[in-house]
Amino acid sequence: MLRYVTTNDGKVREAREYLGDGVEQLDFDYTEVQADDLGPIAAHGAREAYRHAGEPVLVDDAGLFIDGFDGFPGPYSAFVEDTLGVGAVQRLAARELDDERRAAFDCTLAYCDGDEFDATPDPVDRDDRVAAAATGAERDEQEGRALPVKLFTGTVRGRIVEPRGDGGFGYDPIFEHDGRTFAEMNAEEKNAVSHRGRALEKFAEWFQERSD
Ligand code: ITT
Repeated sequence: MLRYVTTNDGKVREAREYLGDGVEQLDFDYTEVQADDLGPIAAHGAREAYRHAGEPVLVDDAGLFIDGFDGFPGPYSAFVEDTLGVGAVQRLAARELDDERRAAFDCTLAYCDGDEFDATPDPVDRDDRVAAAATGAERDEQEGRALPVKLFTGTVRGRIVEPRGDGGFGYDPIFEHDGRTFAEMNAEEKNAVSHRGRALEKFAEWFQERSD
């Protein structure tokens, strides 16, 4: 059984829509290391979640990167949603930015099942001891066994708009892609174009080939 590691029910709905019922949520709050990219955060989470669960795990780390704010909130999107709120992000973008209200939503999926496979090269420079320690890679090496992690990424471009729609979760009401906000799409429509849908597509293809 594949465990989709997240505390966010909205992510699980979309993953199930794509991968089917063979996916179970693992409500596990892994340590979010500090990093500018989603890759090291997801890789660390996958190693920690696999050690916790002892079963194949897929970690999903996502973020909203607003052009005019130099990519902010990016990896801090969850913290910003919990503190400022989605409405405040939209109002700030409307007040401060003109053409630069364009944004990207990124998703990184990290898979780990303890097996050796053609893992993504670790998304940190192993000569950087601090960064390597943060991802757990250094600890694995000290134990004589690096846990391989495979990463799958997806991205979608859009722009920040006044909230519209009742569907989805998180920043969906203020993220418009091709004339509709993500909150105006159902899970299937969102998956067809979204950051998560694109990452899930890559994962599903690889996972299928690997089980064949
Ligand atoms: P987990 O870490 O437990 O998976 P989370 O909600 O904290 O749950 P992230 O750190 O990946 O997950 O999410 C970053 C923020 O972006 C958070 O506020 C989410 O609600 C939001 N978010 C993630 N994916 C989203 C999506 O597809 N649409 C809208 N908002 C999304």
